[in-house]
Amino acid sequence: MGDDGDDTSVVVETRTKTKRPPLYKVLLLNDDYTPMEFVVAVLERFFGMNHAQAFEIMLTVHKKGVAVVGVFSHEIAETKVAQVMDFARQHQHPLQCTMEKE
Ligand code: TYC
Repeated sequence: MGDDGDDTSVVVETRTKTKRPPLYKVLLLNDDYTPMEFVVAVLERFFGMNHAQAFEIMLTVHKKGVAVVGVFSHEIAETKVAQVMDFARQHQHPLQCTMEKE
């Protein structure tokens, strides 16, 4: 950029792409052996649901075979799955919990 009035400078705009972190659905699976009350307790304890919400989601899993119980970042989803699986194992229930990319 001189001072001769002949301004031919190029303005390069940079756009920073901020990618949102991918989200993961945490899924609860039905089985024939885990007691309904245990599943309700899991949903209250690890997913912050009140009793009515927890009961409703438990029934959805019971009837449909699977339901999304929450959507989280990879790390949080992994933690929730591990917590549910550990808790179920401790109580010797076959309850299964998994995650999948949204
Ligand atoms: N099907 C179980 C029963 O009849 C209840 C159940 C619900 C189990 C949801 C697992 O994710 C589940 N005792």
